[in-house]
Amino acid sequence: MKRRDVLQAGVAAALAAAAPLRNAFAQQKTVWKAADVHPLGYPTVEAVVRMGKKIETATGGRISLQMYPLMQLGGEKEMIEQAQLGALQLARISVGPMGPVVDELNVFNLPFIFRDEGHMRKVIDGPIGDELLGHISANPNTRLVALCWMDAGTRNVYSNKPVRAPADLKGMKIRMMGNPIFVETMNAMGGNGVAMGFDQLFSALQTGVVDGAENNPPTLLAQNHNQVSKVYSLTGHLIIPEILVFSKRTWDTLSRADQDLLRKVAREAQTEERGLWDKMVAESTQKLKAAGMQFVDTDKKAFYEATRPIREKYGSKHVALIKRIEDTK
Ligand code: GTR
Repeated sequence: MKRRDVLQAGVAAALAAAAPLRNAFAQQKTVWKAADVHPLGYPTVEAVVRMGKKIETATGGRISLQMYPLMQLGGEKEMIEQAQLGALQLARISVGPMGPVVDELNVFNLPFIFRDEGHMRKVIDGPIGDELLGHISANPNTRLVALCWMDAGTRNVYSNKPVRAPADLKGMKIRMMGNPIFVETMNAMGGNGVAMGFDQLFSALQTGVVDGAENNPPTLLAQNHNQVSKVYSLTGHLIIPEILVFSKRTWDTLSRADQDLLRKVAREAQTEERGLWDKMVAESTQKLKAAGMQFVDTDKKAFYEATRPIREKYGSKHVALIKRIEDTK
């Protein structure tokens, strides 16, 4: 063999030997699935998309994130189940459906537990917020790692008639999130609470299976519920933050460095979502009004008093935690 042939043969052999290696590298590229019930551009979705870009950059493309918005992977119940199985890595869910699993979380699900959104922000940003995320991760039944909080504003009742006081809700079926605490809250407010998945709500409103629902302005607009409900009554009965959870099953396969990276960018996403949230609330309020939605003031004190039994019933187990929340200034 000539020297050139020898060299060529050597190169070819080296390339052949490297092929499986290259394949191995290719296989190491990981795509995490993330899901949300809201569309692209919604603050929680956007914050997670941006977080994914940071992860991709920090890992040199080794890990990237694919977002499945708008209930493509089902409602929150389905998202939680998929994350528990490791079929989905990141799920952005409300505290609402997690209350029945991690009891302390139900404190956040109590009507009028927070004085206002600023109070809720102080609580989730401080030691109580950290502790509750820790409880979610430590509870073996969740099979989830809780990474951060996100803002979801204040929930108000919407329907086709003004609701100013508890008597106005008489006989009205109002959709609530799947957690007994919410159904009882609506019943105490004077209506008939109906537990239902978010994914069934639009058609339930359209067909009259329910007379109304309750949520924040960005959700109302993003889900087109203003097409079927024309009056937004500012009851302000619930201020419930959201949580970003990660599949524990996938988490356990990650290096310590990747876990740390994930925690860091998730914390940044908490702050980032808040800015996007405030902007979106202002924008959607304006758009809802422009589209003809009627905003109605209510007798908040009457709703506060009417829901006292719910705070007593569900809060009695968590007196110390509630005191700490009240003391958060
Ligand atoms: C929205 C929240 C969703 C979902 C929904 C609901 O505000 O962003 O995660 O919980 O409410 O009412 O089910």
